[in-house]
Amino acid sequence: MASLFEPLRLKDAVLRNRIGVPPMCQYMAQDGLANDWHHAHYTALARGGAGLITVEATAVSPEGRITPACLGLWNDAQAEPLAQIAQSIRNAGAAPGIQIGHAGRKASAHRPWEGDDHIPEGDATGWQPISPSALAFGGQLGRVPRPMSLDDIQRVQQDFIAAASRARDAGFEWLELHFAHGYLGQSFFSTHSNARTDAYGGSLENRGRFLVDTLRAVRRIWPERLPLTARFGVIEYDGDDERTLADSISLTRRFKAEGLDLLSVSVGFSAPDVQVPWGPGFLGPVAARVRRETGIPVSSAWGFENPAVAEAAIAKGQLDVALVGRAHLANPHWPYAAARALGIDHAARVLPAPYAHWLERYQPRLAD
Ligand code: FNR
Ligand code: 531
Repeated sequence: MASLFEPLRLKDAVLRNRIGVPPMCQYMAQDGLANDWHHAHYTALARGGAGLITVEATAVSPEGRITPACLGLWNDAQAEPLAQIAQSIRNAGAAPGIQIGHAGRKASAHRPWEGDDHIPEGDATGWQPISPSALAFGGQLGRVPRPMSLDDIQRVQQDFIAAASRARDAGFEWLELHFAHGYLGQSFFSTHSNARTDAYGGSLENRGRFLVDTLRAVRRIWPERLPLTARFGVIEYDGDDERTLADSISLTRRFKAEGLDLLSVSVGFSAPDVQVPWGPGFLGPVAARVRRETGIPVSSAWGFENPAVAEAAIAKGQLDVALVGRAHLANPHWPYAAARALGIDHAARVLPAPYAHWLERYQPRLAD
């Protein structure tokens, strides 16, 4: 079976290893524009040795941002700095990915370290969130969203197509649709957020319609030779897990039939009061079931900080790519530390040449 440090080929994308940096919002943009913060952040991560670097949730429209400080791809000016970042990731030997999404009813919020709550109605720095139904997420995201009209749905799907086209032209080689974590895509699928009685609500087919139609539309413009992926919350930990998983697996089969190349398995986060069984690699068995029952390649995150846990998930065939998030914020060179911890003799392979020479070959080594 595969190991964490074996390459992966998916369509024309080749990952030098099975380690991915998942999208992690930086909330450091103005007007959706990437700046030096993002360039330095993603370049450092790519130089750290991971096979795939996925740029954070990037909004397909201004109202699709989580916070006013989120990245966007709703205009051509925003594609410029992102093209530089994609090039810098590629120059460092990693595959450049980007996630595009719409925050739905979780939009118009303060940055996490400034409260993580909805910007109060009437505060001009915020805006009216939209969602399938007039159902608020709850807790600190209690603002009631405006239910989307059919025109809204059409417009947002066009926004996804336009953002995906900009990502393609900017040189990204791996696209991820954000269909997870209680944002717009997830909120059409979840009955916590979708009480519609039209063609977008009720039955599993109707609740999957927005996601499948958006995927189909993006597939048409995303190069066939490059991976088109989606991050999707397949489980909610809300007490109804068996049914949600069964529905998620059948929707994933439809995604696969529409040309999805890989599913990034995650949690729905559709309600504030769920009981997530946090723990190292806790989602691995769930990802393994999706992979086994649909045959689609999968990635997943959540608690792979310990290299042995990530290695086991790959070696056991639970995942094709292990996503290591926060541990990369602590150490962009996590792959190097992992290679040494796992006794992999090509630790130098995950180091850029200058670092490899001084860390792996130069004598005297003062400590080991
Ligand atoms: C995230 N996460 C996240 N997920 C996603 O799909 N799009 C995103 O933009 C973000 N943003 C984000 C920001 C920050 C600061 C954190 C910590 C997390 C979730 C992330 O990709 C990952 O799934 C989780 O962090 C779990 O993995 P780790 O951190 O346990 O390895
Ligand atoms: C979800 C998260 C929950 C608990 C621990 C870490 C991460 N993420 C979702 C992110 C935003 C930040 C919180 C996105 O999907 C944009």
